Amino acid sequence: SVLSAKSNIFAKIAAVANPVAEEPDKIASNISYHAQYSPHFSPFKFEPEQAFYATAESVRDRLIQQWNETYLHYHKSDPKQTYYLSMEYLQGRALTNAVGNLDIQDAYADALNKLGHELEEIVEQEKDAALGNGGLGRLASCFLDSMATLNLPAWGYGLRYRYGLFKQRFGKEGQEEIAEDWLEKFSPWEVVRHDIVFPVRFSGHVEVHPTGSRKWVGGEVVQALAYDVPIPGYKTKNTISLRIWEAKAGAEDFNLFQFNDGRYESAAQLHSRAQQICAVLYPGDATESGKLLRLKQQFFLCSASLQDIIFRFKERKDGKGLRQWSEFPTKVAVQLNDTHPTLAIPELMRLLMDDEGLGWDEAWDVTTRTISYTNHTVLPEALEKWSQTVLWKLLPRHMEIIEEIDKRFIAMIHTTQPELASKLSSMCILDDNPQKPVVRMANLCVVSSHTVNGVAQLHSDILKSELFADYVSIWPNKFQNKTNGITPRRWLRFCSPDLSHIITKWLKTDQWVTNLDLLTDLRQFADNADLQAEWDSAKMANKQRLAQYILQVTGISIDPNSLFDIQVKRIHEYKRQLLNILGVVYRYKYLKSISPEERKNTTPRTIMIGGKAFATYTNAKRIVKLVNDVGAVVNKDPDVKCYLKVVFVPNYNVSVAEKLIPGSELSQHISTAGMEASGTSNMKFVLNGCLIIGTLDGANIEIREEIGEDNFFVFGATADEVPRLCKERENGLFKPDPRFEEAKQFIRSGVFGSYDYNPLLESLEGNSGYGCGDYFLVGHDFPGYMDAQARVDEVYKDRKRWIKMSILSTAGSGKFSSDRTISQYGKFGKRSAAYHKLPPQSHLRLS
Ligand code: NBG
Repeated sequence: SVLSAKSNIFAKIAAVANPVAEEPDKIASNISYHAQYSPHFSPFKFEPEQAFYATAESVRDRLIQQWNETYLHYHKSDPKQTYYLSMEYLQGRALTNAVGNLDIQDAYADALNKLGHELEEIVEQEKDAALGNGGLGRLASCFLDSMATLNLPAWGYGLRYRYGLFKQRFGKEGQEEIAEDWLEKFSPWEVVRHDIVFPVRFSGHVEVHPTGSRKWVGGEVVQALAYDVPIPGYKTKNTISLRIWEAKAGAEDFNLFQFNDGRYESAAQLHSRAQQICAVLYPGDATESGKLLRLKQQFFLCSASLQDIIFRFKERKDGKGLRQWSEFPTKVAVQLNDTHPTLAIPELMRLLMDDEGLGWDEAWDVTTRTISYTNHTVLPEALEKWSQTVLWKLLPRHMEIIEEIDKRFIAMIHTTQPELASKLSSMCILDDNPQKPVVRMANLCVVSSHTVNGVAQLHSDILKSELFADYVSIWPNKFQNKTNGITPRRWLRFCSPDLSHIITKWLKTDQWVTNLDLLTDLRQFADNADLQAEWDSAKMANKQRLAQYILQVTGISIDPNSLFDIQVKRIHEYKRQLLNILGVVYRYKYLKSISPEERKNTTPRTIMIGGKAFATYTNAKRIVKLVNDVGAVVNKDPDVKCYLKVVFVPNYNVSVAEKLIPGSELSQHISTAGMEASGTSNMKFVLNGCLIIGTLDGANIEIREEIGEDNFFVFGATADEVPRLCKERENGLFKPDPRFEEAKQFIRSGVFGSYDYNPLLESLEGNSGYGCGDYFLVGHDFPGYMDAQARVDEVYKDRKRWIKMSILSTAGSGKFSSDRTISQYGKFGKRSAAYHKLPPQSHLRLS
């Protein structure tokens, strides 16, 4: 225990060896110290790369000190802890964020200057930690920042994937995926905890004891080893942990006899099996073995994390005698980030019953008061269903528990709500369809959690009225909305320092960084000519920086005086990048058809599209290829080159977003209504004074409410119109707009090369059927989209008006701070006992 007498030594060390003081000279010598005595490279090299690692280690010293103090504080005060379980974290780079949150940015910049380097250049050396896919993973990372900043005692739990989200390259056929080697050298931010190791079992069987108790034995056991990443709060000492697990086999699993016998592969078989678990984020799941591997990853995260949580609960009983298990939910809140960590439910039941000796009722009470679940999608293909057969093989004891939960749920319905009996076939957890029996993970979550939330108002309404409608009458208060948010530190304060300084100057305070609602005070200055001029020049400087970046990564030169129009997100048909590019194609054709004189009256645009397509998602890859092909033709065409540029921004990730968003003027959030649960990049763009063209979907609706209808270019079908429109379409009643037909025809004519785009375009045609019938209503929304784009072009011609709208966008985005989201999760918790109250720890504040 950290409280043993021997550990007092640490207090003494910390007191004398405060690693870095604020003075640049001392920092510079600390950086040099690390370059020399924590060597990772040959001696006497101090190029930007070496400087980055030495700087990061110097900053880490500082973090570790705060981190240990935070840990000790919570260990002593023993507050209720929040545990966020997520298969994904999109942390991105950490250096700018660390020196910014610690408020030592200037001192480090000066120190590096003394050593002949620029901080801005050094931060570019860092690789992104991309242990996630998109919005869901980035949300987890924003939440960590907010929890640390709000002085909450929280932990993130995840997996330490050897290779993160793939690197995107381009070949003849379009996107190619390359393993993303974020640990190629090493990550200076993670700390291995050799003392935190838990066994995780797979397969085996259930042993029944004469007493009737059951125990899971046999099978294969791998070790989960903890790596911790410090998460500093903004201007507070509170530094929490992201604990990511690595899978390891032990020395005893290495068969020395076989190895000496020349059977090298088989000797190391258990080691390589363990390594597979954390090898990659989202291994392909088209094959049975791929599915099994994903399930193993999920269970590995759940089991290791829960063993750790229980260990901490027991460790902190602090001489008060064995804590009652009924107190567990007053000390522990577990939030499931989507259904991926659902196995935490049967695993907690198992640990409580089989290891701790609780009876079913007591274990169930503890579990259901501990767990809550966030749903992030209503798209049917993303709702997880795991094969019962596979689960019985991999987790036999858990399947017994899941069966029992289901049985008791069904019995409860029969006794308390018999009117729901007819709905049970879709409400229950096990789908016993003899062809393919599955476990419905979302149903297991709903039945076992005390709270279920959606991530934007519309999405939460859809959960209540459709996906989980049948459960609402049983548990009317279980279903909540928590509109997503983003951290204003990374997404404004640090990525757009010029705009931040202007905001601080006009608000006469920098408190907005932790109280984003203060941005509304900018409204009163929206017409002020001085503010407008400053705003305009800050945006222009950001656009110029972005233009330079685009030139550097694509070789395409873009004009900072053109309208910068950006759509960046994972490529998915429901997100409708295809609508965007069809609009571009129509614009190109139109520009070609008018005279050079007429062209001068049009608004010059640079359209940037970026995002990764899942490796096996064929239509998504075709869309990526189409954008590239259109760009290749348009950008070379001398007739339009002053009026239109089309750029595919390669390898979109967090650090690319930090460059694009500050330089954006218009961004597209144009999903089919009802399909984008929330969206979070929409929030980042408006926060940076970017206007939105978008549908009434996800958080767009709330953003438009906050910034005002006049400042939002809206178009398209609404969520409640979609079912009727789909019906009409099926009945052959849809008449496409001629502009839509022209755009498709133009692509088919081969203007953009010889690649066969027919299969992609056919998905937009016909009335119904697999891969056609325009399921995402691109054709229906096309004319509305084109009209909205025409409004954009008109408004952009009036620079003053545009800048005013830009200021009002930033001014209206206060609601979308993840600090607000996290506080709301916390507030509801007081009622439901889900989250702790803020413990008295104001001393954690730095200032
Ligand atoms: C995504 C939604 C987004 C939402 C993020 C974060 C999944 C399963 N869902 O709309 O598509 O913003 O979650 O909540 O990744």
